[in-house]
Amino acid sequence: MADSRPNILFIMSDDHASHAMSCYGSRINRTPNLDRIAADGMRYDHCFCTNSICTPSRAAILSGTYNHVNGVTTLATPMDNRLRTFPKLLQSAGYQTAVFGKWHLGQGPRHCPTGFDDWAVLPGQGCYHNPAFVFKDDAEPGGVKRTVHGYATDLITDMSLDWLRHRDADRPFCLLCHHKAPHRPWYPDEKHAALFLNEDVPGPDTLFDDYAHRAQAAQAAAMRVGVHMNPTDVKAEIPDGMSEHDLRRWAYQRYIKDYLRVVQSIDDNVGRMLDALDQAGLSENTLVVYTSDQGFFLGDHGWYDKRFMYEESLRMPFILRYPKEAAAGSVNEDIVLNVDFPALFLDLADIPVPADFQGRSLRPLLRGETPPDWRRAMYYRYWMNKAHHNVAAHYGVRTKTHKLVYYYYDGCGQPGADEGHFAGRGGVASLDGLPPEWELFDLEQDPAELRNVYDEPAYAAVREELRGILHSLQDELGDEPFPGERESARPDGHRGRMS
Ligand SMILES: [Ca+2]
Repeated sequence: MADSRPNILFIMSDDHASHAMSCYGSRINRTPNLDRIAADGMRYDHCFCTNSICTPSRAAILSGTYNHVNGVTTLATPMDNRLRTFPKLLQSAGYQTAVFGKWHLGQGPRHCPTGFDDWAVLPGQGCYHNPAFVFKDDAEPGGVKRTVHGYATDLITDMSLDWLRHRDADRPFCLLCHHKAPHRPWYPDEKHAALFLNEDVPGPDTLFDDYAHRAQAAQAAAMRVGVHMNPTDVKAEIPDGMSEHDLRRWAYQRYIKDYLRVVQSIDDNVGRMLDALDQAGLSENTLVVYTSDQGFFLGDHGWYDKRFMYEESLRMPFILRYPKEAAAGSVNEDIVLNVDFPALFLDLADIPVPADFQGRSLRPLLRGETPPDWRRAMYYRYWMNKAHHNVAAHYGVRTKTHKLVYYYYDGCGQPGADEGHFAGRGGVASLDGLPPEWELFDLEQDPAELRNVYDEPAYAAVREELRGILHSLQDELGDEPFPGERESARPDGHRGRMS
């Protein structure tokens, strides 16, 4: 008898911000095929990553744990592939499993994909054009590298579709289709190269942010569009003699168009996947997920890149289609996290979620039934102090209405942290020796996060409440606070551990 457990198609891109998807109200592009998933299923408006860079977010998704637990805190901490992950649990329970595309959790026998019947992954970040892939090979434990002719987004889709065609139709599958796009350096394919050619893409309201009323960390970040970009980012020589303002305006058009062009190829290829499911009669019994490992600044705050706990970077697009349980066109407002994804997949496959997974199954949310004890706050930590774009290490919490962030300017001995040296154009302030700083944002009054109200007397109660939430989440999740933070002085002069 055929196994009727649902199939799982997990499509994840790299650095695709939700504000570059029309189902999330993008002002700058249209994504008709991604919109099909949202229209036929559920859109999540408060999905967040727990650490906004590639390798850590991917490890959190596979293992269902925060980075202080799975050890993948930075880009220099490849994932130990003996870790228990959801594909392994699905595979042992009879699922056919595969991953194609970006892996970025390390290479070689100790870090290559495990728990998959088949895989082919890009080494490191991979290339857009004629990329090398490392293919699963029974004779070579770390796989075998081979260059493939074509465009990465098309090739990853081709491999995924080919695997689907050759699967055993009597058993359910879990297929991870991981696009490299739209990660920097944004090389479009020929088909989309001329998009937006003779038009200007509207810039965000905060393109010319001056970083006033924020922690030093914002002013010091070396990720400003224009002055902190290289010729590859803009596919041209950086013009001399332009003011920083004019350079930002020019560079924004250059990079955002390429970003949107590579997004358009993802959208086309997601369309191919959805059509293939329809043609094979699989759409009814397949959970389709589209997400990205984290968000991205699309000129917001004058920046590109991610890492910060600010909204554009923290937020993940997360849309799913599962006609059996999620109503078409539904929207969920609960706080959901990357560590929740594996619990949902196991739940749908009727596999018990291991007790040490730190996320929670979203399945009741699919049906519109949010449990009364669903989380009201999430915990975030970025560890890679200084290493890239001079971004400071920080942790914090976000509720539906507020966000509290603590910049502690210290690598805490994490691999890859504190090794930064920014030598580009446009100097930035050093993070060395800065005392820790707090930021508090009122997201209802100030959704763009332009005014830090941490020291404002009117917010004293909120501030103390959020510090309490921060500490209880750290205790619950088993993370160590930065030394001295809990004892640090409050603005009203009181000292002492928060309850
Ligand atoms: Ca990424």
